[in-house]
Amino acid sequence: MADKRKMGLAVAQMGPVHLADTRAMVVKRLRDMLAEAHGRGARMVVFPELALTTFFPRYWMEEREAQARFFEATMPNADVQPLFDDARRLGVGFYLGYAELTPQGVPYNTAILVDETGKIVGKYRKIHLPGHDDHKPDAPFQHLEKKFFQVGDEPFGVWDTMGARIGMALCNDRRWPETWRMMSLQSAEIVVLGYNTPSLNIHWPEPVHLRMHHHLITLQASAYQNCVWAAAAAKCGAEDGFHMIGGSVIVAPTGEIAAQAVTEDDEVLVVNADLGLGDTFRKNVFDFARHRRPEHYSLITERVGPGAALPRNLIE
Ligand code: CDV
Repeated sequence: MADKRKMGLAVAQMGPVHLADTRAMVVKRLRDMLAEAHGRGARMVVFPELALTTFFPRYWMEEREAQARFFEATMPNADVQPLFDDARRLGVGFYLGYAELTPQGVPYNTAILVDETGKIVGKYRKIHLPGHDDHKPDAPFQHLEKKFFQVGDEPFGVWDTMGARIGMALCNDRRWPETWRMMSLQSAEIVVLGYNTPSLNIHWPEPVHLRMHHHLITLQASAYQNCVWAAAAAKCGAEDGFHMIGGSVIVAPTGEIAAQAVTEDDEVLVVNADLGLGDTFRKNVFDFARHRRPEHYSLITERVGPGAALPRNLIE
């Protein structure tokens, strides 16, 4: 019988944040959801990527303008402090994505982990930045993450906090197997992430239903293959007419969906997650120490893009 260590794990999906919405309006919504999650037994709440503003990489503008309008130079700051105060008062931690401008002026797409005392205990800066850095005037909207953000300066990490070992990722990271393996090799029990996924693919005519399919298949497969709980929070619906998918989920280490959002609005999911559930897999089919063969995986870190076949000694 697997060890049962229960943790109230919540995802707080957000409906749209429009250009005209202020940080104060957004933080009020986050506080309402934190309180609801607390009332439903959550110990930790996962908020979306770039949760404090609209998904601004869709708009062409100079970096200076983007930084002045959409980035946070300090965290917490006066707008966000009430959320930190609530966390401490209620004893509920959270993950929050926001655009970070460091004191040196370096822009990152960042997520923080705040514990139940309201203290920042972890920070992650997005590694897989999708999109482009040039202006695409013929596209229905831009995806300028490569223009507005630098690639994260630290590898994927995990933090022991709120009774669990928690790893962080952001949006596009979820599509890459390396993201999850980096954290499961550090014995992560939960991987949390926020996302903004436009329904329309501006690079090729992708059927819209595939956006949700790829989102869910990635989370379910990755949770299973890495023996972790996965908690993913969308910002979704139409932001000033630009639609993004919902489908926020909490996935068990079995690969099963334990809870899924049914709206494209602010919506709280809570699961009483058994952190011991992954142990069965960790001790058997995915006992990494017994079964992994890193001596045959060296190409994964040696090569970035696909190249020539490896020389073979065995001939059929
Ligand atoms: N914010 C993101 O990283 N969005 C990407 C889109 C562009 C595909 C995602 O992977 O969902």
